[in-house]
Amino acid sequence: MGSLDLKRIVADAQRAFDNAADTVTLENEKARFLGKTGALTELLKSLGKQLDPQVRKSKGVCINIAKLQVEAALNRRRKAIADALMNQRLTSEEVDVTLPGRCSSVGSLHPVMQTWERIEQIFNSIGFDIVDGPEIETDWYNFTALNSPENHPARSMQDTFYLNKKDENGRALLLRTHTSPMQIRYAKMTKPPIKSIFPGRTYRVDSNATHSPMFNQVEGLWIDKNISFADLKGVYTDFLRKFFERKDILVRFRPSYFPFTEPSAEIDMRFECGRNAGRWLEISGSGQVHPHVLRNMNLDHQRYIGFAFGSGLERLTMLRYGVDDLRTFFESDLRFLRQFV
Ligand code: 2U9
Repeated sequence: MGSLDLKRIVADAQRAFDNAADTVTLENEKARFLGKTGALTELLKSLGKQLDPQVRKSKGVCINIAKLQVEAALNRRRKAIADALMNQRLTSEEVDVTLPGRCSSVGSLHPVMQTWERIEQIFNSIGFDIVDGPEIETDWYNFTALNSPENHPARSMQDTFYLNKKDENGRALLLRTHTSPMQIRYAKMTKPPIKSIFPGRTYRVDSNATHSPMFNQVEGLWIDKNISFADLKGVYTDFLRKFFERKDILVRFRPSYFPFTEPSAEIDMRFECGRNAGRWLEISGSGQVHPHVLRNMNLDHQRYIGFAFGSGLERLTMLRYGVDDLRTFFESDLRFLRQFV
């Protein structure tokens, strides 16, 4: 064995270690040079007793120097592999502390619900109570008590959602088509004067750009002894001016027909300036409560007079914000809804 052999072993070890891509390969390569049967160990073993002690000593020194060089190369490679692994982890598990935090977004009221709250607030400020009622009604409260004749189209399956089930007295049950039945219930349990509004969900078999199977209504009922259409007109005009936040609103009552009121009138409004200026827009229905309906409320129509009105919350919202298609209120598209935050 000469110094050239040792140099070659060191060079081989160096190359083998440098080519080892991972720890397992590197430790296997180590065994080839430093293990029990490794090249350098075998050389050390080969220094037999028969050798001259001086020669044996100097060869032993050379082998041990070579061994130290191989161990140094091994440690350098071990460190290089460990550093590379650490760098890989540091990049893959990197936390970008400059990223903005995840914030939870705050929701807001649906535009129709904003209208609902606004209406309650305005009517409340002019002395109206707010009354709530059931959405499942009997045929009697929804139609009969409101003077709707047996053959009225609204009573047909094509116009009203009926439940398969009947009430405990065997009467037909349905989803209320207006909030009016609650007014009958309320008047039966309250002594006049009554000055209330009845906002709520209502249901009709109808679906297009201006009608939805579920829509929201607000109806008003004012029953007293000495009131007139002029009072209703005053209250409703005041409401419209407050709701639309405009003073330039004109209001007209146009003769119409509803089974539950007589006389009946459509309420139209007109803005004097801006979008829609000069055009009459139908906004509500109204009328004097029909004597038959007062009787169904257990009220004497000779002593009491009642006025009622009804408006669609979606229609009021559409006119306030200039929305053309009612269906957008029910699509839950955040791009639309965020405009009302
Ligand atoms: C009682 C007596 C009378 C409520 C009224 C209207 C006219 C009316 C519509 C407006 C748009 C419904 O949402 S809509 O489609 N309503 O035109 N509603 S008078 O009259 C009543 C209610 C209850 C006891």
